[in-house]
Amino acid sequence: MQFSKLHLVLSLLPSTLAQYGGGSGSSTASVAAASASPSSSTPSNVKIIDVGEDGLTFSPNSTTAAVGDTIEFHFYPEKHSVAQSSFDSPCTLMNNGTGFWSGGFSTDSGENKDVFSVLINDTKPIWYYCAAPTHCQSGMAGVINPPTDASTSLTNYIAAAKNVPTSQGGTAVSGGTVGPAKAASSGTGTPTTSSSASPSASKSAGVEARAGAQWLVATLGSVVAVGMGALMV
Ligand SMILES: *[C@@H]1O[C@H](CO)[C@@H](O)[C@H](O)[C@H]1NC(C)=O
Ligand SMILES: *[C@@H]1O[C@H](CO)[C@@H](O)[C@H](O)[C@H]1NC(C)=O
Ligand SMILES: *[C@@H]1O[C@H](CO)[C@@H](O)[C@H](O)[C@H]1NC(C)=O
Ligand SMILES: [Cu+2]
Repeated sequence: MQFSKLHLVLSLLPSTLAQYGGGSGSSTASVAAASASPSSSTPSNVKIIDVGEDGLTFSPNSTTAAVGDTIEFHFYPEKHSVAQSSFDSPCTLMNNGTGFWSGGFSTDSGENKDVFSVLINDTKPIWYYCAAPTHCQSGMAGVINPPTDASTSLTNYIAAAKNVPTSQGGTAVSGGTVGPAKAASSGTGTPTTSSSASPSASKSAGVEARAGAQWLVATLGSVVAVGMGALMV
């Protein structure tokens, strides 16, 4: 009998979500539905870049991403990091530290349980490198949304990186979040929310709708939690 009460609360979730999405376009509904259901596959708006899985490289080293996509850096042994630079100053934090910085990741074996996630806000080129000693100079660098101009190629960035005496790391994690991957198969269906997904006036309607949908799902999640709590007393 108690189980059936809980079941009722859970069964209300999909229809409530459908109502939320119905007024403002199907994309909102599908994002909400995708966030609400446990999944072992990577959502289509998440792009994975493996750090150090194939030696001192990022795989892939060139990635195309759209506004609203999330880049997930997945870390492999032994010690690596991800830092953003300008094209002109390889291995050096962009704008005196306003670019993203993952912090250092130490991984004993396999894939680190935490990832570094960065939200893509525009399609301008993003250059990044690993700040572990000598890694950037050895070519451990990559680009998101590479420019078409041949003079600003990853090959040229890596060639210039060889001449940079010391790589620069940051002090505190910035420009992204450290936490479990969205692609994690052990998830309970709770959506991954972060401060970087909060709506703001400068963001597109799509991003706002998505943040709103995540908030709704989180709220419904607490309704279920309250329902379960009530069943326990
Ligand atoms: C860079 O940032 C540091 C720490 O915030 C600051 O002390 C320094 O003045 C900045 N340098 C420039 C050139 O802006
Ligand atoms: C990028 O990665 C590909 C695939 O591993 C590799 O063939 C290519 O040389 C790399 N590019 C640069 C500039 O290192
Ligand atoms: C996009 O905006 C978020 C939130 O302001 C920020 O944390 C993130 O670093 C930005 N992404 C890039 C690539 O600058
Ligand atoms: Cu490295």
